Amino acid sequence: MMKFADLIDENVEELAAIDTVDAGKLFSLGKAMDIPRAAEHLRYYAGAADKIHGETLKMSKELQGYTLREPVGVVGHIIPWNFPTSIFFMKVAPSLAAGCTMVVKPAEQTPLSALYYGHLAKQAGVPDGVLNVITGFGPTAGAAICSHMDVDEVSFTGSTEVGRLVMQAAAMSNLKPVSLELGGKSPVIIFDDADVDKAADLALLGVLYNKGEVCVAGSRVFVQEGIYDELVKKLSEKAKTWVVGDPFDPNVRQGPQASALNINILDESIELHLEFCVADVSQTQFDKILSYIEHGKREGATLLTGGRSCGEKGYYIEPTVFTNVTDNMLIARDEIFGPVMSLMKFKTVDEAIKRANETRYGLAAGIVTNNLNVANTVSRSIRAGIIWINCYFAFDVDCPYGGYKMSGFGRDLGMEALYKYLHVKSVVTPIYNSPW
Ligand code: TXE
Repeated sequence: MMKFADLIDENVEELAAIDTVDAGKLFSLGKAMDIPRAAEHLRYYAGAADKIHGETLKMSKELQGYTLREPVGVVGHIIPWNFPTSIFFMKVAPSLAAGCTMVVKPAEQTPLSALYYGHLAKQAGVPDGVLNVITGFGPTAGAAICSHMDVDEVSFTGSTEVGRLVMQAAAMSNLKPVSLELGGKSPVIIFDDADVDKAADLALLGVLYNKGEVCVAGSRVFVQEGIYDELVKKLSEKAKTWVVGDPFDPNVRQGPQASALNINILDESIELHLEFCVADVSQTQFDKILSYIEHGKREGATLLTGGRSCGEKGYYIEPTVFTNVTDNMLIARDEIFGPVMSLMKFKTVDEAIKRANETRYGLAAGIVTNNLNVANTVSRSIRAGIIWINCYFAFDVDCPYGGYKMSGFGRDLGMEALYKYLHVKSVVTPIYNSPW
């Protein structure tokens, strides 16, 4: 695993470029974050691999026992297209350390880096048959993994709709355990005492990072009434400075909605290499996002900024902020998975908690305040897997995350992820005069 990590470090630029052409991700961010963190994940779990312990059990006076943690066996990993590298390693690194073998299916839209990682794993000395990367579509290749009698566990990241199918297939085959990391509609709650300038930056980052194609995107922003008007003004100014365009350009902050084929808008030469990609997710995502924007306008929300596609070709969408959004509007309820923020005003802490929790999802939440009591109360009251106080997207390999409610269950990252791939076996033996 250490050697695998070293090989990733040696190929950072190439790997970042692959994810950029495949998923439209910013090259600079891939180079600084996604790819180096993949190596970090491998090293973290490599360090844990020889510290997998059971417990000694006290039991009754005639018996003693201990537990062993054993690999669950063959794991199926199903990966989405929004973070082809990060999610690959969130799943592969802990399951390798646990001693599992695995079949990994990247998303059909973004399979290239996964294939490259398969190649690097072989070079690093991972034995044949341990880390198997197969490409294919969801209803065929993905479904086959979920219903296979010899797959012992499935770890899935993707849509809530497909999460249901994964669980169904597992139940109807060998009752394999599944972990599901699904959609979200995460709230960011900004209180009156916040620094308005910083809060506006944080809120924009929360919804525009990776063009909003993030399961934990902070797409519902609740602002306390005392600073609401000032914050609206800041958001409107700052959103206009958020540069949309070529994901290879270091000045650009937002690339095209997922996929490679978009990039030919900016560099015709790249098109030649990408003709083989079947990447209809871009059109689907693009249409889905624009149709939510239209719906928001029809329902009476006010378009503060953005709201349109940019450029004549490709799937670029302006950073979009809606004000005067009410909780029941579709744009405040559904996961849009694009650069679209819904801004809402609130009066009291209790009201913010209640409204933030009024969603079928529960993946993440952000709180912006310097008031410790408010931060503590709200973080314990929001039903979500990760709470960020005065920050957002602060991921770390040591920090588990996953869903409450219809955002799924099971945790990626941290030691929780390692335990997900380990069974607990109890071993019992008599001490003396045992009736057993
Ligand atoms: O996801 P799918 P899609 C959300 C987001 C997005 C929407 C649709 O809102 O707009 O889902 O995206 C595999 N059995 N998220 O349709 O289909 C598929 O091949 C087994 C949030 O692309 O869930 C791919 O590898 N597997 C999410 C993976 O599931 C199946 C990230 C994800 O694709 C399958 C992605 C089946 N029957 C989308 N059908 C997040 N949590 O970050 C598909 N797949």
